Amino acid sequence: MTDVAGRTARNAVRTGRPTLAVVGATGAVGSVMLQILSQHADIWGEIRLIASPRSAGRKLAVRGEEVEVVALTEEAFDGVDVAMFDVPDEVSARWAPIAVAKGAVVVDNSGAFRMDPDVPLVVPEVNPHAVRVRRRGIIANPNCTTLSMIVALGALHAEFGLRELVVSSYQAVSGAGRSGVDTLRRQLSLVAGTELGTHPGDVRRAVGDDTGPFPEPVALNVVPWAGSLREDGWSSEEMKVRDESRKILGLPTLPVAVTCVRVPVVTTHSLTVHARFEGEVTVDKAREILATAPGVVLFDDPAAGEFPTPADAVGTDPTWVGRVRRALDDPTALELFVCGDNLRKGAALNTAQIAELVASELSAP
Ligand code: 2RA
Repeated sequence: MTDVAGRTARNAVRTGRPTLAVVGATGAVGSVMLQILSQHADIWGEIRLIASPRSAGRKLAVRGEEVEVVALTEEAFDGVDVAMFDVPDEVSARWAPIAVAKGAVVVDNSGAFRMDPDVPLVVPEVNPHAVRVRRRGIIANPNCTTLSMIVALGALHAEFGLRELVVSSYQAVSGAGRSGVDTLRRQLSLVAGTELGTHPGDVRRAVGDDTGPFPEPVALNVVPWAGSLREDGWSSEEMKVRDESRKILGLPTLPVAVTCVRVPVVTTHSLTVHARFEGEVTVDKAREILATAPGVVLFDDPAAGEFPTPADAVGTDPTWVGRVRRALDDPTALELFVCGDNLRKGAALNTAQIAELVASELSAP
């Protein structure tokens, strides 16, 4: 397949199996990406690891081999068919078009292109067809908070027709990268075994002024903030969940209300979801949909103490759904609790799945 820019498949045609570049290979998501590439069916020819010049020369394991990391330069994209980017927005904004100009299809996990009308925002279980309409040669991967719920919501929307969403997130610290994890672990070591958490400010005094990427202490606490300030008190993270859900589901005017909260969990985002649909819904039908939807595990038996939690969902691929109830005051609405590993489906796995869709086009006769 050739994209609108006419730049797609020329490298794969030359070399047989497509060449993959992982840009940002040494980061938190990059490490999970290398695990996933080692676990999935091996469809790639060369896998080239690319990172900032200060990481060049490091060796990382992928597919059971040590691969040397090369510095991010134009030449690093020579012969690359698909380039997966997990780097800050400004790095993607600069380098993704360069990779495209060198003949690669870019799958980008930054926020640089997600809302660009010429860039599809893809979740393979929900809108796989969108991958083919990539006028800039770039495909965007959604934010991890959106991804942690959207596979389950996409399945329910396909049957019931979504009309409104009200969600709250409970976001793990690894969403803020390695520094988020380091901050939580450091703070936990300072409060463990104490009686802290009983007086105003006692946790803050114990952990000190350096709260890492978070505005408040995260150990023994919850912080109703993620991202940066946007208009009228909304956070950038809340706007991402709203805008991205609308784009992925093809519902540009869907009413969406979001509150994003950081919690002292290392990895796996959770969300409570109030979803209103076109007509009356039943829990039985919702459970049937969720139990059979690809990429979803229904784990919902409160009488037996069964519902998903991050401690059990972490390190797994699916979206876990529990606490499925019909809204008490609205027969058209459902209440759900959802968990998804923010580094796997929330980042590396979805990116890899998109790259695999592109690779299947490149290999098609
Ligand atoms: C977070 N969703 O959890 C963000 C990362 N992309 O901070």
